[in-house]
Amino acid sequence: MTTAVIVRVIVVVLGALLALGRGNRDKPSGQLQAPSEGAAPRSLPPAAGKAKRDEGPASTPAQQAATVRAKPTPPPPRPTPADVAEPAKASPPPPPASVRAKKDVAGLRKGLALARGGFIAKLSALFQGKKEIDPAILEQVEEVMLSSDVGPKTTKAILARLRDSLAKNELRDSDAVWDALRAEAQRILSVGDSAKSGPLRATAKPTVVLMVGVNGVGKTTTIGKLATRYHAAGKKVMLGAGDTFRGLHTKLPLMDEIKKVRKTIAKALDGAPHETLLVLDATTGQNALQQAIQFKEALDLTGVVLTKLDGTAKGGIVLGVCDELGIPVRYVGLGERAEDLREFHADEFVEALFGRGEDDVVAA
Ligand SMILES: Nc1nc2c(ncn2[C@@H]2O[C@H](COP(=O)(O)OP(=O)(O)OP(=O)(O)O)[C@@H](O)[C@H]2O)c(=O)[nH]1
Ligand SMILES: [Mg+2]
Repeated sequence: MTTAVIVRVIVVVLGALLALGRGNRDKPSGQLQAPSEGAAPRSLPPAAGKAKRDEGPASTPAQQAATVRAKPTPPPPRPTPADVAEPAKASPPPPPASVRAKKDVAGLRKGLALARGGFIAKLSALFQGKKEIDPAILEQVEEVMLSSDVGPKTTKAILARLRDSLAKNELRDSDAVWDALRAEAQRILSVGDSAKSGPLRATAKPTVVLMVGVNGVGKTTTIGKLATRYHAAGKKVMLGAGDTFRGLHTKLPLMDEIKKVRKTIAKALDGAPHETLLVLDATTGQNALQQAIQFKEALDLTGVVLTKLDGTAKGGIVLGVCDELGIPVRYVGLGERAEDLREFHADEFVEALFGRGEDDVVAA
């Protein structure tokens, strides 16, 4: 991250209707933007979104915290036809993994079409017509991984295990290598304990989610998508204003500001923020990884949202981020519509990426 980079922070408060619905009417509850801010994301081409400039002078975290109490809540947005047709209700329990995987893999595969046509097609092309697997193929696998943003450290670790298996005669044919690659991906993407992976649970009332990331990565869009989702599930969603911090002479003050924001939130509510999500733009490859490392040093991150995965033919960054950070990806962004934010489940993601599908393409 260069010093010119802007780091932005947005606080999302999710509360059950019961806990916050009345409070919202009876008492001022904060400097809140209308929940619809970003709830209907603008429609843009599937290519990587542009980085935008900040919209105004940054307030200090202390000022921001003060406004959280001082300003009255703006009126709620008008209900959309969808709201009227489907009244607020509690979120249904998630379906079992087997059902879920079958249901969602096709959609996920479509969203990952570029990565499947790039990274995955290149990998699979290496094994076409090959009966025997030799160390030279593994070198080519290494090259594909490096050029697909998996990152040097993760690539090296994966290759070391593959070479080991090859030496033990465990990789007799291309199917065996493919299975081994899938297994590696599954292992890496299943990082973190299962209670803290997958979608936000929002069990605390209210649940405070701190969203952080550099400029243009897709924070507002993601927040809009999450707000839409939780609103539809009967939650009252409040969006706290985000602060913008510009780089100073060094990177340290920038991250210090973020730490202050977190501290201020923790002072205001015990246990908050309950989740701290780092938003990363998948199209920025290794830069995203570098950002992630710096944010992880400053904050107790509980997850990553990897946006714009629909806009990259590489896509290996998802492996690099999980492996190097040890933090689970919680959501992926596969487009700009509300429904394009997908919960991340390692099994389904691996199947969508590595599974054979009708749309299989071979790299040119
Ligand atoms: N294709 C695609 N575009 C996305 C995705 N997520 C966000 N975008 C686009 O990326 C651009 C930047 O998104 P924003 O949500 O404004 O990013 P931000 O992090 O809030 O930006 P700043 O507030 O300026 O720091 C917009 O054009 C979004 O529509 C995604 O998953 N896929
Ligand atoms: Mg924004």
